[in-house]
Amino acid sequence: MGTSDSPTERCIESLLAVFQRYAGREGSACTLSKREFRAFMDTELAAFTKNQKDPGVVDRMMKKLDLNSDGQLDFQEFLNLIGGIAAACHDSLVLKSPQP
Ligand SMILES: [Ca+2]
Repeated sequence: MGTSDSPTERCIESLLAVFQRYAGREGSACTLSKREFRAFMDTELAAFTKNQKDPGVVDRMMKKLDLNSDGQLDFQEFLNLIGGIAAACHDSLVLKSPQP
């Protein structure tokens, strides 16, 4: 993918870059550890984590996303989070838009 990327291609590149930036901090550079996931959530989705009164919410999200229970989030598992958030945003847009 190059300089004439479509918006969709740029979006995929951004997701890859973000994942790699956090996954590369410690341990395996292909997966997010719990600490890396927390750093990602606190930085990239701060609006979400700040509104949570429950301090265990990020841990529970990690557990739910870690489908193979290896204590790490690979890119596929990470995408499930992004997909879930995107679907929730889509739902709220659809609900907010005026009905015909
Ligand atoms: Ca995993």
